[in-house]
Amino acid sequence: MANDNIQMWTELNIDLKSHDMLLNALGPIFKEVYLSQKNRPAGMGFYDFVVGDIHGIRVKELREHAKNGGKVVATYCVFVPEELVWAADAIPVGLCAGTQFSVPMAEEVLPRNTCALIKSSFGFKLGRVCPYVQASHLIVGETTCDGKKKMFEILNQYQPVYVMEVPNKKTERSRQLWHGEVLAFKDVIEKLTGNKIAAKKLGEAIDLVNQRRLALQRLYNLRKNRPVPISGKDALLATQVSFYDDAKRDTQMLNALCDELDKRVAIHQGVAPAKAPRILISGSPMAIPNWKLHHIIESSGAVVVCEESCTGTRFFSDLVKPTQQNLDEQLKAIADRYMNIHCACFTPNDERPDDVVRLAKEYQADGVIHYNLQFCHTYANEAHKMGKRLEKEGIPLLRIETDYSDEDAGQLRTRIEAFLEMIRK
Ligand code: BJ8
Repeated sequence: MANDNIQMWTELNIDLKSHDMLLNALGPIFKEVYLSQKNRPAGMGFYDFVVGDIHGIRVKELREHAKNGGKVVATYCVFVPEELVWAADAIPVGLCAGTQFSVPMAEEVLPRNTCALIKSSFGFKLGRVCPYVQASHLIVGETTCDGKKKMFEILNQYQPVYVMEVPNKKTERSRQLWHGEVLAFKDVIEKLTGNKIAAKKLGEAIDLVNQRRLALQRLYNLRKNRPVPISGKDALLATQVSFYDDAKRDTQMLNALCDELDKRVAIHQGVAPAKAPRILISGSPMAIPNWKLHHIIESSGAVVVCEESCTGTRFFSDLVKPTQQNLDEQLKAIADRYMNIHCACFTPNDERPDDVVRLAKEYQADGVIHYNLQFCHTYANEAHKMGKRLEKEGIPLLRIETDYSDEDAGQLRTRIEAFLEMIRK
Protein backbone atom coordinates (compact mmCIF):
# COMPACT_ATOMS: atom_id res chain seq x y z
CA MET A 1 0.00 0.00 0.00
CA ALA A 2 2.76 2.44 0.98
CA ASN A 3 4.51 1.79 -2.35
CA ASP A 4 1.21 2.24 -4.21
CA ASN A 5 0.82 5.62 -2.54
CA ILE A 6 4.33 6.69 -3.42
CA GLN A 7 3.74 5.81 -7.03
CA MET A 8 0.45 7.70 -7.01
CA TRP A 9 2.01 10.78 -5.38
CA THR A 10 4.88 10.66 -7.90
CA GLU A 11 2.37 10.58 -10.76
CA LEU A 12 0.67 13.59 -9.18
CA ASN A 13 3.99 15.46 -9.17
CA ILE A 14 4.09 15.69 -5.37
CA ASP A 15 7.32 16.92 -3.78
CA LEU A 16 7.89 13.67 -1.88
CA LYS A 17 10.46 15.06 0.55
CA SER A 18 8.28 17.96 1.73
CA HIS A 19 5.24 15.73 1.69
CA ASP A 20 6.96 13.25 4.02
CA MET A 21 7.72 16.07 6.39
CA LEU A 22 4.09 17.17 6.33
CA LEU A 23 2.72 13.70 7.08
CA ASN A 24 5.36 13.08 9.74
CA ALA A 25 4.33 16.30 11.47
CA LEU A 26 0.61 15.51 11.28
CA GLY A 27 0.83 12.10 13.02
CA PRO A 28 2.09 13.33 16.44
CA ILE A 29 -0.27 16.32 16.42
CA PHE A 30 -3.27 14.07 15.78
CA LYS A 31 -2.11 11.71 18.52
CA GLU A 32 -1.79 14.52 21.02
CA VAL A 33 -4.98 16.36 20.11
CA TYR A 34 -7.30 13.47 19.29
CA LEU A 35 -6.09 10.10 20.47
CA SER A 36 -5.39 11.43 23.97
CA GLN A 37 -9.13 12.11 24.50
CA LYS A 38 -10.95 9.79 26.88
CA ASN A 39 -14.34 8.20 26.39
CA ARG A 40 -14.60 8.86 22.65
CA PRO A 41 -17.48 7.40 20.63
CA ALA A 42 -16.48 4.22 18.78
CA GLY A 43 -17.80 5.84 15.59
CA MET A 44 -14.84 8.21 15.63
CA GLY A 45 -12.70 5.22 14.62
CA PHE A 46 -13.70 5.89 11.01
CA TYR A 47 -12.48 9.48 11.21
CA ASP A 48 -9.23 8.42 12.88
CA PHE A 49 -8.72 6.03 9.99
CA VAL A 50 -9.46 8.78 7.44
CA VAL A 51 -6.90 11.12 9.00
CA GLY A 52 -4.39 8.27 9.40
CA ASP A 53 -4.61 7.70 5.65
CA ILE A 54 -5.34 11.30 4.72
CA HIS A 55 -3.51 11.28 1.38
CA GLY A 56 -4.15 7.63 0.55
CA ILE A 57 -7.49 5.95 -0.13
CA ARG A 58 -9.58 9.04 -0.91
CA VAL A 59 -6.98 10.35 -3.36
CA LYS A 60 -6.90 6.90 -4.93
CA GLU A 61 -10.68 7.06 -5.40
CA LEU A 62 -10.34 10.44 -7.11
CA ARG A 63 -7.61 9.06 -9.36
CA GLU A 64 -9.75 6.06 -10.31
CA HIS A 65 -12.56 8.44 -11.13
CA ALA A 66 -10.22 10.48 -13.34
CA LYS A 67 -8.87 7.37 -15.05
CA ASN A 68 -12.46 6.52 -15.98
CA GLY A 69 -12.87 9.91 -17.60
CA GLY A 70 -14.36 11.73 -14.58
CA LYS A 71 -13.34 15.17 -13.34
CA VAL A 72 -12.37 16.43 -9.89
CA VAL A 73 -13.35 19.96 -8.88
CA ALA A 74 -11.59 21.58 -5.93
CA THR A 75 -13.19 24.34 -3.88
CA TYR A 76 -12.24 26.66 -1.01
CA CYS A 77 -15.55 28.06 0.07
CA VAL A 78 -19.04 26.87 1.01
CA PHE A 79 -20.51 29.24 -1.59
CA VAL A 80 -19.60 26.92 -4.46
CA PRO A 81 -22.75 24.89 -5.24
CA GLU A 82 -21.47 21.34 -5.12
CA GLU A 83 -24.81 19.94 -6.36
CA LEU A 84 -23.88 21.07 -9.88
CA VAL A 85 -20.58 19.25 -9.68
CA TRP A 86 -22.15 15.97 -8.52
CA ALA A 87 -24.92 16.30 -11.13
CA ALA A 88 -22.32 16.35 -13.93
CA ASP A 89 -20.72 13.14 -12.56
CA ALA A 90 -17.72 15.08 -11.29
CA ILE A 91 -16.48 14.95 -7.69
CA PRO A 92 -16.17 18.10 -5.59
CA VAL A 93 -13.47 18.24 -2.97
CA GLY A 94 -13.10 20.96 -0.35
CA LEU A 95 -9.42 21.74 -0.05
CA CYS A 96 -7.69 21.81 3.31
CA ALA A 97 -5.97 25.00 4.20
CA GLY A 98 -5.40 24.61 7.89
CA THR A 99 -1.70 24.00 8.40
CA GLN A 100 1.19 26.28 9.24
CA PHE A 101 3.43 23.88 7.29
CA SER A 102 2.67 25.46 3.92
CA VAL A 103 2.54 29.09 5.12
CA PRO A 104 6.28 29.90 4.69
CA MET A 105 6.12 28.45 1.15
CA ALA A 106 3.32 30.87 0.29
CA GLU A 107 5.11 33.83 1.84
CA GLU A 108 7.70 33.57 -0.92
CA VAL A 109 5.00 34.99 -3.20
CA LEU A 110 2.11 36.39 -1.17
CA PRO A 111 2.39 39.31 1.28
CA ARG A 112 3.06 38.13 4.82
CA ASN A 113 0.12 40.14 6.12
CA THR A 114 -2.35 37.79 4.41
CA CYS A 115 -4.60 35.48 6.40
CA ALA A 116 -3.22 32.02 7.22
CA LEU A 117 -6.02 30.24 5.36
CA ILE A 118 -5.06 31.91 2.09
CA LYS A 119 -1.35 31.40 2.63
CA SER A 120 -1.77 27.79 3.68
CA SER A 121 -3.85 26.90 0.63
CA PHE A 122 -1.60 28.70 -1.81
CA GLY A 123 1.49 27.14 -0.19
CA PHE A 124 0.05 23.68 -0.82
CA LYS A 125 0.10 24.38 -4.55
CA LEU A 126 3.43 26.14 -4.60
CA GLY A 127 5.09 23.43 -2.52
CA ARG A 128 3.32 20.57 -4.36
CA VAL A 129 2.44 18.86 -1.09
CA CYS A 130 -1.32 18.34 -1.45
CA PRO A 131 -2.47 15.43 -3.64
CA TYR A 132 -6.04 16.78 -3.63
CA VAL A 133 -4.90 19.97 -5.35
CA GLN A 134 -2.73 17.99 -7.71
CA ALA A 135 -5.56 15.58 -8.54
CA SER A 136 -8.09 18.28 -9.36
CA HIS A 137 -8.92 19.36 -12.92
CA LEU A 138 -10.36 22.71 -11.92
CA ILE A 139 -10.11 24.89 -8.82
CA VAL A 140 -13.17 27.03 -8.13
CA GLY A 141 -12.59 30.24 -6.23
CA GLU A 142 -14.89 33.07 -5.22
CA THR A 143 -14.78 36.79 -4.62
CA THR A 144 -15.61 36.61 -0.92
CA CYS A 145 -12.60 38.58 0.28
CA ASP A 146 -9.87 40.61 -1.38
CA GLY A 147 -7.05 38.34 -0.22
CA LYS A 148 -8.58 35.24 -1.75
CA LYS A 149 -9.67 37.05 -4.88
CA LYS A 150 -6.16 38.20 -5.69
CA MET A 151 -4.58 34.92 -4.62
CA PHE A 152 -6.75 33.10 -7.16
CA GLU A 153 -5.27 35.25 -9.94
CA ILE A 154 -1.80 34.03 -9.00
CA LEU A 155 -2.97 30.45 -8.44
CA ASN A 156 -4.35 30.48 -11.97
CA GLN A 157 -0.75 30.67 -13.21
CA TYR A 158 -0.20 27.20 -11.77
CA GLN A 159 -3.51 25.43 -12.31
CA PRO A 160 -6.84 26.25 -14.00
CA VAL A 161 -8.97 28.39 -11.69
CA TYR A 162 -12.53 29.59 -12.21
CA VAL A 163 -13.82 32.35 -9.93
CA MET A 164 -17.48 32.80 -8.98
CA GLU A 165 -18.58 36.32 -8.18
CA VAL A 166 -20.21 36.35 -4.75
CA PRO A 167 -22.09 39.62 -4.22
CA ASN A 168 -21.38 41.77 -1.17
CA LYS A 169 -24.95 42.82 -0.46
CA LYS A 170 -28.21 40.97 0.03
CA THR A 171 -30.41 43.13 -2.19
CA GLU A 172 -32.66 41.84 -4.96
CA ARG A 173 -30.10 43.04 -7.54
CA SER A 174 -27.39 41.05 -5.78
CA ARG A 175 -29.59 37.98 -5.74
CA GLN A 176 -30.08 38.27 -9.47
CA LEU A 177 -26.33 38.61 -9.98
CA TRP A 178 -25.74 35.47 -7.91
CA HIS A 179 -28.44 33.57 -9.78
CA GLY A 180 -26.58 34.44 -13.00
CA GLU A 181 -23.35 33.21 -11.42
CA VAL A 182 -24.94 29.86 -10.61
CA LEU A 183 -26.12 29.52 -14.23
CA ALA A 184 -22.65 30.41 -15.50
CA PHE A 185 -21.09 27.86 -13.15
CA LYS A 186 -23.40 25.20 -14.57
CA ASP A 187 -22.05 25.99 -18.05
CA VAL A 188 -18.46 25.82 -16.80
CA ILE A 189 -19.02 22.41 -15.21
CA GLU A 190 -20.82 21.09 -18.28
CA LYS A 191 -17.94 22.21 -20.47
CA LEU A 192 -15.35 20.70 -18.14
CA THR A 193 -17.07 17.34 -17.93
CA GLY A 194 -18.72 17.17 -21.33
CA ASN A 195 -21.92 16.19 -19.47
CA LYS A 196 -25.14 18.12 -19.79
CA ILE A 197 -26.82 18.62 -16.41
CA ALA A 198 -30.40 17.36 -16.55
CA ALA A 199 -33.17 17.91 -13.98
CA LYS A 200 -33.20 14.24 -12.94
CA LYS A 201 -29.48 14.20 -12.16
CA LEU A 202 -29.61 17.57 -10.44
CA GLY A 203 -32.54 16.39 -8.32
CA GLU A 204 -30.49 13.38 -7.21
CA ALA A 205 -27.50 15.61 -6.44
CA ILE A 206 -29.67 17.98 -4.41
CA ASP A 207 -30.92 15.00 -2.42
CA LEU A 208 -27.39 13.61 -1.96
CA VAL A 209 -26.06 16.85 -0.47
CA ASN A 210 -29.23 17.51 1.53
CA GLN A 211 -28.93 14.07 3.14
CA ARG A 212 -25.40 14.89 4.28
CA ARG A 213 -26.61 18.25 5.60
CA LEU A 214 -29.37 16.50 7.54
CA ALA A 215 -26.85 14.07 9.05
CA LEU A 216 -24.66 16.99 10.14
CA GLN A 217 -27.71 18.74 11.57
CA ARG A 218 -28.46 15.57 13.52
CA LEU A 219 -24.91 15.49 14.87
CA TYR A 220 -25.06 19.11 15.95
CA ASN A 221 -28.50 18.71 17.53
CA LEU A 222 -27.07 15.94 19.69
CA ARG A 223 -24.50 18.43 20.97
CA LYS A 224 -27.32 20.42 22.53
CA ASN A 225 -27.59 17.79 25.25
CA ARG A 226 -26.13 18.14 28.73
CA PRO A 227 -23.80 16.34 29.29
CA VAL A 228 -22.65 16.62 25.71
CA PRO A 229 -22.10 13.16 24.16
CA ILE A 230 -19.22 14.12 21.84
CA SER A 231 -16.32 16.52 22.17
CA GLY A 232 -16.12 19.67 20.08
CA LYS A 233 -12.86 18.38 18.63
CA ASP A 234 -14.50 15.19 17.38
CA ALA A 235 -17.53 17.00 15.98
CA LEU A 236 -15.20 19.42 14.22
CA LEU A 237 -13.22 16.57 12.71
CA ALA A 238 -16.37 14.87 11.42
CA THR A 239 -17.42 18.16 9.81
CA GLN A 240 -13.99 18.75 8.29
CA VAL A 241 -13.95 15.27 6.74
CA SER A 242 -17.36 15.96 5.14
CA PHE A 243 -15.65 18.47 2.86
CA TYR A 244 -13.75 15.85 0.94
CA ASP A 245 -15.16 12.41 1.63
CA ASP A 246 -17.67 10.74 -0.66
CA ALA A 247 -21.01 12.34 0.24
CA LYS A 248 -23.01 9.09 0.40
CA ARG A 249 -20.47 7.28 2.56
CA ASP A 250 -20.05 10.36 4.71
CA THR A 251 -23.79 10.52 5.38
CA GLN A 252 -23.81 6.86 6.39
CA MET A 253 -20.86 7.29 8.75
CA LEU A 254 -22.35 10.44 10.30
CA ASN A 255 -25.67 8.70 10.89
CA ALA A 256 -23.93 5.67 12.41
CA LEU A 257 -22.07 8.02 14.75
CA CYS A 258 -25.35 9.74 15.64
CA ASP A 259 -27.02 6.38 16.38
CA GLU A 260 -24.28 5.77 18.92
CA LEU A 261 -24.63 9.26 20.37
CA ASP A 262 -28.40 8.75 20.74
CA LYS A 263 -27.63 5.82 23.03
CA ARG A 264 -25.19 7.91 25.01
CA VAL A 265 -27.75 10.64 25.46
CA ALA A 266 -30.35 8.10 26.64
CA ILE A 267 -28.09 7.06 29.52
CA HIS A 268 -26.72 10.60 30.14
CA GLN A 269 -23.22 9.58 29.11
CA GLY A 270 -21.07 12.59 28.28
CA VAL A 271 -17.50 13.36 27.32
CA ALA A 272 -17.30 16.11 29.92
CA PRO A 273 -19.03 16.66 33.26
CA ALA A 274 -22.50 18.17 32.96
CA LYS A 275 -21.20 21.28 34.72
CA ALA A 276 -18.31 21.88 32.29
CA PRO A 277 -18.53 25.35 30.68
CA ARG A 278 -20.15 25.15 27.26
CA ILE A 279 -18.56 27.26 24.52
CA LEU A 280 -19.88 28.36 21.17
CA ILE A 281 -17.20 29.34 18.66
CA SER A 282 -18.10 31.89 16.00
CA GLY A 283 -16.04 33.16 13.13
CA SER A 284 -13.57 32.03 10.47
CA PRO A 285 -13.61 28.43 9.24
CA MET A 286 -11.16 25.85 10.60
CA ALA A 287 -9.83 23.57 7.88
CA ILE A 288 -7.96 20.34 8.64
CA PRO A 289 -5.66 20.22 10.63
CA ASN A 290 -6.58 23.44 12.38
CA TRP A 291 -7.65 22.09 15.78
CA LYS A 292 -5.71 24.64 17.80
CA LEU A 293 -8.52 26.60 19.49
CA HIS A 294 -10.71 23.58 20.23
CA HIS A 295 -7.75 21.79 21.79
CA ILE A 296 -6.89 24.69 24.07
CA ILE A 297 -10.52 25.15 25.16
CA GLU A 298 -11.20 21.48 25.78
CA SER A 299 -7.91 20.79 27.52
CA SER A 300 -8.79 23.68 29.83
CA GLY A 301 -11.86 21.86 31.14
CA ALA A 302 -14.58 23.33 28.90
CA VAL A 303 -16.40 21.78 25.98
CA VAL A 304 -17.14 23.28 22.57
CA VAL A 305 -20.82 22.64 21.81
CA CYS A 306 -21.24 24.45 18.47
CA GLU A 307 -19.34 26.27 15.73
CA GLU A 308 -21.04 29.13 13.94
CA SER A 309 -18.64 28.96 11.04
CA CYS A 310 -18.23 27.45 7.59
CA THR A 311 -16.77 24.35 9.22
CA GLY A 312 -19.92 24.36 11.33
CA THR A 313 -23.49 25.53 11.01
CA ARG A 314 -23.00 27.71 7.92
CA PHE A 315 -22.05 24.55 6.01
CA PHE A 316 -25.27 22.66 6.55
CA SER A 317 -27.99 24.61 8.32
CA ASP A 318 -30.04 25.28 5.18
CA LEU A 319 -31.19 22.70 2.67
CA VAL A 320 -31.77 23.27 -1.03
CA LYS A 321 -35.53 23.12 -1.52
CA PRO A 322 -36.08 19.80 -3.28
CA THR A 323 -37.80 20.41 -6.61
CA GLN A 324 -37.12 17.29 -8.63
CA GLN A 325 -38.73 18.09 -11.96
CA ASN A 326 -37.83 21.49 -13.31
CA LEU A 327 -34.23 22.53 -14.01
CA ASP A 328 -34.92 26.28 -13.80
CA GLU A 329 -36.62 25.89 -10.45
CA GLN A 330 -33.80 23.71 -9.17
CA LEU A 331 -31.18 26.28 -10.18
CA LYS A 332 -33.21 29.03 -8.51
CA ALA A 333 -33.54 26.92 -5.35
CA ILE A 334 -29.76 26.36 -5.35
CA ALA A 335 -29.03 30.07 -5.81
CA ASP A 336 -31.46 30.98 -3.00
CA ARG A 337 -29.98 28.47 -0.60
CA TYR A 338 -26.40 29.61 -1.12
CA MET A 339 -27.27 33.31 -0.89
CA ASN A 340 -28.48 32.58 2.62
CA ILE A 341 -24.97 31.89 3.98
CA HIS A 342 -24.27 34.63 6.50
CA CYS A 343 -20.58 35.14 5.71
CA ALA A 344 -18.89 38.32 6.94
CA CYS A 345 -18.18 39.19 3.29
CA PHE A 346 -21.71 40.69 3.17
CA THR A 347 -22.65 44.21 4.18
CA PRO A 348 -24.71 44.63 6.20
CA ASN A 349 -24.74 41.19 7.75
CA ASP A 350 -27.02 41.47 10.76
CA GLU A 351 -28.19 37.90 10.30
CA ARG A 352 -24.91 36.53 11.64
CA PRO A 353 -25.14 38.11 15.13
CA ASP A 354 -28.81 36.97 15.15
CA ASP A 355 -27.65 33.43 14.40
CA VAL A 356 -25.04 33.50 17.16
CA VAL A 357 -27.56 34.67 19.77
CA ARG A 358 -30.04 32.01 18.67
CA LEU A 359 -27.41 29.27 18.63
CA ALA A 360 -26.02 30.29 22.03
CA LYS A 361 -29.50 29.78 23.48
CA GLU A 362 -30.23 26.55 21.62
CA TYR A 363 -26.91 24.97 22.60
CA GLN A 364 -27.06 26.32 26.19
CA ALA A 365 -23.69 28.00 25.66
CA ASP A 366 -22.18 29.72 28.69
CA GLY A 367 -20.02 31.91 26.51
CA VAL A 368 -19.00 32.71 22.94
CA ILE A 369 -15.45 32.79 21.62
CA HIS A 370 -15.20 34.91 18.51
CA TYR A 371 -12.40 33.53 16.39
CA ASN A 372 -10.83 35.36 13.52
CA LEU A 373 -7.69 34.71 11.62
CA GLN A 374 -5.12 37.45 11.77
CA PHE A 375 -5.40 39.79 8.75
CA CYS A 376 -8.98 38.71 8.06
CA HIS A 377 -10.64 42.11 8.00
CA THR A 378 -14.21 41.02 7.41
CA TYR A 379 -14.49 38.87 10.54
CA ALA A 380 -12.30 41.19 12.63
CA ASN A 381 -14.56 44.14 11.85
CA GLU A 382 -17.73 42.16 12.35
CA ALA A 383 -16.53 41.20 15.83
CA HIS A 384 -17.35 44.74 16.96
CA LYS A 385 -21.03 44.42 16.11
CA MET A 386 -21.08 40.91 17.52
CA GLY A 387 -19.65 42.20 20.81
CA LYS A 388 -22.33 44.88 21.15
CA ARG A 389 -25.11 42.42 20.35
CA LEU A 390 -23.92 39.75 22.78
CA GLU A 391 -23.43 42.34 25.51
CA LYS A 392 -27.05 43.37 25.07
CA GLU A 393 -28.10 39.74 25.41
CA GLY A 394 -25.89 39.20 28.49
CA ILE A 395 -23.82 36.51 26.73
CA PRO A 396 -20.11 36.57 27.71
CA LEU A 397 -17.72 36.99 24.76
CA LEU A 398 -14.00 36.50 24.29
CA ARG A 399 -12.41 37.76 21.07
CA ILE A 400 -9.47 35.78 19.74
CA GLU A 401 -7.32 36.73 16.78
CA THR A 402 -4.71 34.18 15.85
CA ASP A 403 -3.04 32.27 13.02
CA TYR A 404 -1.91 28.67 12.50
CA SER A 405 1.41 28.86 14.36
CA ASP A 406 1.79 27.67 17.94
CA GLU A 407 3.67 30.77 19.02
CA ASP A 408 0.71 32.30 20.83
CA ALA A 409 -0.66 29.02 22.27
CA GLY A 410 0.51 29.84 25.83
CA GLN A 411 -0.95 33.31 25.74
CA LEU A 412 -4.24 32.02 24.31
CA ARG A 413 -4.46 29.38 27.01
CA THR A 414 -4.05 32.02 29.72
CA ARG A 415 -6.78 34.20 28.21
CA ILE A 416 -9.15 31.28 27.69
CA GLU A 417 -8.62 29.96 31.22
CA ALA A 418 -9.38 33.43 32.61
CA PHE A 419 -12.55 33.56 30.47
CA LEU A 420 -13.66 30.15 31.70
CA GLU A 421 -12.97 31.19 35.28
CA MET A 422 -15.19 34.22 34.77
CA ILE A 423 -17.97 32.06 33.28
CA ARG A 424 -17.81 29.53 36.14
CA LYS A 425 -18.42 32.24 38.82
S1 BJ8 B 1 -18.44 31.69 3.17
S2 BJ8 B 1 -16.13 32.45 5.77
S3 BJ8 B 1 -15.58 29.74 3.51
S4 BJ8 B 1 -15.35 33.17 2.46
S5 BJ8 B 1 -10.49 33.96 6.87
S6 BJ8 B 1 -9.93 33.73 3.35
S7 BJ8 B 1 -12.70 35.67 4.59
S8 BJ8 B 1 -9.29 36.76 4.98
S9 BJ8 B 1 -12.76 31.96 4.64
FE1 BJ8 B 1 -14.82 31.85 4.09
FE2 BJ8 B 1 -16.52 31.27 2.19
FE3 BJ8 B 1 -17.03 33.25 3.90
FE4 BJ8 B 1 -17.15 30.75 4.68
FE5 BJ8 B 1 -10.72 35.80 3.51
FE6 BJ8 B 1 -11.08 35.98 6.11
FE7 BJ8 B 1 -9.07 34.56 5.22
FE8 BJ8 B 1 -11.60 33.73 4.86
